[in-house]
Amino acid sequence: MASTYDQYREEMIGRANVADTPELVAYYQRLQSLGTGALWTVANKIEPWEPASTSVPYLWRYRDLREDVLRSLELVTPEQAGRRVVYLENPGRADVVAAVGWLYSGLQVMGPGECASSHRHSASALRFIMEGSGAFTNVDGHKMTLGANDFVLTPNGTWHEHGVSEDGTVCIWQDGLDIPLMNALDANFYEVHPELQQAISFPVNDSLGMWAGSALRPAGVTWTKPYSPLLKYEWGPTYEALLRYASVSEGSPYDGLLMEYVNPHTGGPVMPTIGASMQMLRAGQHTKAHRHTGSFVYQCAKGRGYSIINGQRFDWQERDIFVVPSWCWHEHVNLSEGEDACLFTFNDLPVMRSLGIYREEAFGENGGHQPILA
Ligand code: GTQ
Repeated sequence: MASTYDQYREEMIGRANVADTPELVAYYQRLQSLGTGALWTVANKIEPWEPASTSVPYLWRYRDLREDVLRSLELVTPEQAGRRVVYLENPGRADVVAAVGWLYSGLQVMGPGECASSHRHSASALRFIMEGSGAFTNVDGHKMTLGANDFVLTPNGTWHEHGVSEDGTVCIWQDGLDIPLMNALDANFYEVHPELQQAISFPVNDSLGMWAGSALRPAGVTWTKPYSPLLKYEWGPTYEALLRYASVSEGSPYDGLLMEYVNPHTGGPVMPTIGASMQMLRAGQHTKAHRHTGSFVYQCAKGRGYSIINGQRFDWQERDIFVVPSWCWHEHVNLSEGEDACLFTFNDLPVMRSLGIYREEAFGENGGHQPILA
């Protein structure tokens, strides 16, 4: 059925359908020597019927990675490495060092008393804390303390450095950045701060004091930067917000109870190119499948379960990271015994939305569930 339809579509008027002849092959060689090509030889590839991501659905189990991430503590110092990070490489995106689409992800590890040097770049960055205590980051002089499942911004152009206090423990967090996107756009700059560590110019955690007041905002304070003035979103209030949401709403059949982290000044995404959300799946919930444009990196923040991505099952538990490439069918199942499960994501939805290329579609057959492929 599908193949007949595909064949029919390939034969539709307006699609390239030219057989090679000796004259044409010679002609293509001639064009190539001129730094040109015949559009009809590439048209079906460069203008697919729908997005055809080279990224593959993929899952990295934390328990498989943790020991090797910790091993880097003995092998290199933050000074030597600049960033002591093990990055996640999507098998289809090794050439651009992306975890999915144009998004980068890595696991950064720091020991007590260590601090990486201050720098800034065109790439927008975020951290999602995986384990350990005493981690901190300083973003343009705003120092923040970081705990497990806290979500922190280091927006593009801000000076930032991260470390762990002397009385802390080894800390591991996920770094999420749009490095591949900045490189694709040929717009990536990187600068090292004139001093190794920047000054702490504001009270610690001041952005929360100012902007984390849920439906309240500081009177008479203006904010003109293109990213959120709130730089840290703590796990406690995030989870509480989800529980409150769950008490009054069914949420979405596709996403469960999904809440986006927002810029409290605008209500928009936290950074111009990267959005983030936390979603709660109720005990026993199995969402319906849908697909949309945009690339997604998930990290399980609570519970365990599995996701079916383009017919493939991926089992996850706390701290596992998995990716859903653009336009891939996906649905989630919570397997935590009598408990909710929570999935953090960061994604390029702000790019999709601001460029007007966001699209979504429900999986129509089989009651909204994908068949699992062998
Ligand atoms: O700390 O901003 O994992 O610049 C990769 C590149 C983290 C960072 C990474 C970076 C950073």
